[in-house]
Amino acid sequence: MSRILTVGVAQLGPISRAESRQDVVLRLLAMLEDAGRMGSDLVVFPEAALTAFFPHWAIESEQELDSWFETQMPNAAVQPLFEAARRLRVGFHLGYAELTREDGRKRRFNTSILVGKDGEIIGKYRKIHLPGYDAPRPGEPFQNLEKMYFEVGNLRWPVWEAFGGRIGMMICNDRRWPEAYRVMGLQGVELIVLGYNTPVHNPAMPQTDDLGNFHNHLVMQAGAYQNGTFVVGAAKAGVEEGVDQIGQSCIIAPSGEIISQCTTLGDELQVARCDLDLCTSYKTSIFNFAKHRRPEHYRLITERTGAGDVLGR
Ligand code: ING
Repeated sequence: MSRILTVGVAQLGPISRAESRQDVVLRLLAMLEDAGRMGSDLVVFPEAALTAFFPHWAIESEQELDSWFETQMPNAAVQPLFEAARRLRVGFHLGYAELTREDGRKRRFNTSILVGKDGEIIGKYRKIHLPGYDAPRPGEPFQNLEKMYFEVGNLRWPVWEAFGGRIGMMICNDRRWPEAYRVMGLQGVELIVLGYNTPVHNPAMPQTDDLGNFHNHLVMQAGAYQNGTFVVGAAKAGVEEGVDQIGQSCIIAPSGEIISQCTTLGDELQVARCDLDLCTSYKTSIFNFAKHRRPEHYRLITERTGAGDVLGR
């Protein structure tokens, strides 16, 4: 028996600072409609899919900073996307900057949501691995101020029963850390969806700039294979506000193979049929955690190395 899920990865080209949410939503809608025509069940949009990636520049005023965030989800600007999901019976993943009030104070997160075919929000995730810095670095060609603009996510890495399988989310830099995949792998995840905004140039380590594309796929392919899950990565690509960002959006099978990939740096949709039962064959053989990954072995190893529990429990 196969559990086929038809998944679209919807890469976005640059979003300019001057572009309205409404104009961006029209771009998202165009790809959602195409995905619907191609029989997709779920479409994956990038991280920060409603605005330019504003952590790339220093913002002095709190009022301007807040203007890049969504205070409600859905809201008037993105409502057409939710309505189209309902009309087309196509779910979607969307990354955006979330501004909320919790514990009596203003909270800002780099957030993503999973929306079902009925247009209702199934789950929300807030980015845990925030790269970059908490203060502007003079002299850099661009900034990465996620530690300044966002709090570390407080929603853990849940896995939801949805679309006939077990679905999880992570965001951008999370994909470079094996723990993110493994926490969901331990919950039986079968499809991890994520978006990313990844500059070609890394000011902190320029000598790796030519490896950016290789590292991008390396981490997602490894995470997919080592946890017997599909991984879908959707890029915000191209030169956005002077920052050249990688594309390479892709759909990766539990084998670690890339089964579909974007080849431009603009708005581009690619669709693949994902048989979630492929995950089962990996989870019951090579990566049968119950049989081959014994917690008592890890305690022995970590006690000797003093490395602390591998997942920092
Ligand atoms: N962006 C980048 C990413 O992790 C980065 C930051 C770039 C880290 C290059 C390391 C190397 O893909 C975000 N938004 O996390």
